[in-house]
Amino acid sequence: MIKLYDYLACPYGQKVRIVLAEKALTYDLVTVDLRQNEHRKPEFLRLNPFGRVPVLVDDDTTIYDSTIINEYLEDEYPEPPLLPAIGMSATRSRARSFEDFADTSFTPQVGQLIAEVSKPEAERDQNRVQRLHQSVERVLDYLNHELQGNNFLAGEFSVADVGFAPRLLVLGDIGIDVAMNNRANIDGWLKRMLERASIRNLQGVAAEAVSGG
Ligand SMILES: N[C@@H](CCC(=O)N[C@@H](CS)C(=O)NCC(=O)O)C(=O)O
Repeated sequence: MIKLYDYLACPYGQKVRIVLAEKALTYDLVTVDLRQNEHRKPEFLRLNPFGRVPVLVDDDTTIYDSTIINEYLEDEYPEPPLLPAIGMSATRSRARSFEDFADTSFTPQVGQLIAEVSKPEAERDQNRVQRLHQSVERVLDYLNHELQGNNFLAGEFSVADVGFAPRLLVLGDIGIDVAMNNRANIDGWLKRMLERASIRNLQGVAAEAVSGG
């Protein structure tokens, strides 16, 4: 039996939920309310000493960190695959690199931007807003370039695309139009991702400034 300890607005938890849905795995969702500091309680720290969601428990196995959880799910439940096949080492590492890039250089920045633009205008640091905005736009331009001639970032739909999906879905809420600046490749990529129920079901989850890192 799989149990997922998660907080709905957490983009890292959303990565795991996309993978669980793609692999048609059933699980019990245990909400850890970050706003109530439930992630700092001793019973949760016993699962993850770093006090972060998501955490996945599969029978006797407890795993934290979305990337490691998704690797575990890929190993234990390989169908349908969300990494290029063993032997396609270059494409596999490309998928992993993009997942890591999303986690470190996109998701936290979008979270920080959400936090900043959610402040009352008088308290907003406009320079910071501009800096974060530019950083997100640069990533989008880069992805648009990397998607040229490709349906997805690393061969078929994979953990690379999963990594970007959660925050890509909320950019519109903070006034970033992914299709602007002739980013037609991103526009097509997003539409292709939204054809999947695993991604579509995340739509409407409020953009909250949870990012961690
Ligand atoms: N690298 C981790 C990041 C997880 C993370 O930062 N989770 C945030 C919520 S989105 C969290 O639990 N933050 C609580 C804290 O850091 O105190 C992953 O990929 O799972």
